[in-house]
Amino acid sequence: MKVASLMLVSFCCVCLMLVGCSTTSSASSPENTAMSQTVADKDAKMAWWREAKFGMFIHWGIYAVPAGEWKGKDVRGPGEWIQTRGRIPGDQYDQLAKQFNPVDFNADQWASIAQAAGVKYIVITSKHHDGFCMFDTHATNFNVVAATPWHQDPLAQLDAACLLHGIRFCTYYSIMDWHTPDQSPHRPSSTAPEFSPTNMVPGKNDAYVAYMKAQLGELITGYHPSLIWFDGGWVHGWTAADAQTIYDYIQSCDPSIIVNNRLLYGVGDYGTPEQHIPNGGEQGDWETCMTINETWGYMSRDKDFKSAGTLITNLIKCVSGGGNYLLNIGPDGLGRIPEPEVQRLLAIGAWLKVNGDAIYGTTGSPFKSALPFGYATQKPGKIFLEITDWPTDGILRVPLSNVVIRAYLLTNPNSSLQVSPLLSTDGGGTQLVLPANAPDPVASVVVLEISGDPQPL
Ligand code: H79
Repeated sequence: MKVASLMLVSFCCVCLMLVGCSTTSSASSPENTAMSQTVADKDAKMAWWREAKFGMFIHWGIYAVPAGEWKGKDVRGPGEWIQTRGRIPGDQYDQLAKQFNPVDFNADQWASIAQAAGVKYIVITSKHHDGFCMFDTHATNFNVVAATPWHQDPLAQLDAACLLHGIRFCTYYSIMDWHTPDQSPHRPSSTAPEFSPTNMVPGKNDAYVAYMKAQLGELITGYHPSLIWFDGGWVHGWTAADAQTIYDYIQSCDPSIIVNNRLLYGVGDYGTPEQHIPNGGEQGDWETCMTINETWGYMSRDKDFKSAGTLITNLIKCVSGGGNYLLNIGPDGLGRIPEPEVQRLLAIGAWLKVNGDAIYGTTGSPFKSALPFGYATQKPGKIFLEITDWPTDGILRVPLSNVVIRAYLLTNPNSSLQVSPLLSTDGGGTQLVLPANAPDPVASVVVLEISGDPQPL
């Protein structure tokens, strides 16, 4: 409850800070934008995100209706790519909107599941590459309210539900757009077009940037996202000036909004490795986005779900490398989060309920290289060891030269573990005596209380 009320307070601050989106072209150049954001500004803007560590990506659109199949045939690739991979002409694809009637959608249930999973933010598709808008936009009729028999606005409902559940609402927006007249398909065809990578229609950059601004303005003022996650910037003809114009526009609307780095050209606030976790992390702020099975958008045949253990370990690996983990789910055409996804989210949440102190609000591992027994994270005065390979001899050797004030299992904070410094002839460092059995089958956390900064060997 305390967290929820704190979040409410900070959301209200965000509202007060809204200065309205400037509709005129931004006067700031890339250089003065960079100068106007000091390190302190950036730290303040990124603070909630750096603490959050775990987010939920949601890919949901009319591609959930065909669910990876077109005219009785499996289409290769992820579900949300079906229009281009299936070579589906626009007039046929557009008909899917008429079949999108997700009567089982329940924003409060989605937000409850997210909360139970322990995520601190959600990022949901407002518009994917297909150009279909999952919010109430006046810039096109190709949207969920106008073009479907459902006539509801799921983003508005989720935004409200997230507020109640103390979760930050954020949104995804694709620059590549297979529906806009301002971009042309890679291989145009009335019967079998290939869309990606699209080309900006010569002379249409300004029109498309205006379209994006109109929609981003609607999203910012109507849904107050904490972060905007761009994608698909590999459109031929998308320029550095376009990227900077959009970034500046967002800052003019609300300078607290975080923007990922996929406007491209070095514009944006953090890096976005996709489907992989960089060993030892990356420089600066970063977030790995990853699917829970193989697809982003719902695909009925994809049953290749990662185990809860793999997902928990992935989260730890990201956080230990100083990054965030953005785990995707793909709800189906009726608005249901597939049961295997719910089970896994709840398992991660159960682990975080016990071990969250080792994740939220931490920074990356203080150690110079990978640890043989697992991973590490830290807070001032504390090192957390996430042990994925429990030592069979009951002895944990930690390459740390600090005096350890106290060591304990996060599951049993009142009982101290035996700690002894190792002789330099044994390689130095610290040795802990652990119980025979790991408290958690996936990852068990040992906390080391230390004085001063960590001194890794
Ligand atoms: O939304 C999910 C995916 O649909 C989207 N990003 C995640 C979050 C995504 N779209 N594409 N990709 C991921 C990877 C594909 C990159 C490439 Fe290409 C597109 C490789 C080949 C086609 C552009 C054109 C880059 C190289 C050639």
